[in-house]
Amino acid sequence: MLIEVPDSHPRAQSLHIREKLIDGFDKGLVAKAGLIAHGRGECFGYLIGEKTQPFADSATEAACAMLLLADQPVFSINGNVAALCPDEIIELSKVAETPLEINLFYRTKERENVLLKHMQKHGAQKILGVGNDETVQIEELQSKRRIVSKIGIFIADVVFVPLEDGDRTEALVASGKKVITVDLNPLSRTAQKAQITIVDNIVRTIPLMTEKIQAMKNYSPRKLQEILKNFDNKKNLQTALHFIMQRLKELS
Ligand code: PTJ
Repeated sequence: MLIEVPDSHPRAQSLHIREKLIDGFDKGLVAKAGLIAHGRGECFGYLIGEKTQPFADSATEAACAMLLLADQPVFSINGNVAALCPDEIIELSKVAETPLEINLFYRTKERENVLLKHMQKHGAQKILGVGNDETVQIEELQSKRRIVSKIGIFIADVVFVPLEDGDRTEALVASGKKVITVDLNPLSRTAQKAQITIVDNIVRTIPLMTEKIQAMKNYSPRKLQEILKNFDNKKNLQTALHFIMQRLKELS
């Protein structure tokens, strides 16, 4: 059951987000480990000042350029993403004309169904990876994340995998796909291995991506390629770490 968080509470926003995760766990959307992942994320959220910093903004712009240039992009959703921002990711999927695929680390039939119903309740027309959608297996992966949609992740050239564990990112990159992630932890394996890492909270990133995609839709392919060419993920992650270091220095 959700607790009432008064808007006047100094940490109201953070508590609202936490409640969504707890509620998602109670409903069977979020895995136990998803609660732990959230705690880790919150900690890094503090370190970046709990707002979108310029390094996240530029990574988001590069991510949108990559998506707009892609032939077969797909958005992968796990339990945390579905609990935190279902409406926002559905809106982004419409604006970016990119399908949504449910892909779970802790995959059970029960969770697949709960997630599918949850997304449909929030207005998703089509969800890949679960239900009647045909799935195949990615050889390189041991975990249940290897089960992917035949017309989604399997054939995608660009895969958006927010709040991800490292194994799949490495496997997707090794299979020649481009990976975009959102991770508050710039040191995570996923953050380090993805081609584009947005170091920010997903609740801020998704609406920003929708806004940017709308604004960038009319850009020429050349302009989009230019944005991508000027983006260096390694450098951007260093900028994020440098920002955290400076902030801690100033605060201490
Ligand atoms: O729903 P499932 O079964 O697919 O499982 C999902 C989890 C999240 C449990 C699974 O993917 C997992 O174990 O992930 P990790 O390895 O815990 O990594 C999740 C990453 O997301 C961590 O690096 C966190 O710092 C980060 N993170 C957590 N909450 C947020 C976040 N990043 C951005 N925004 C958040 N709100």
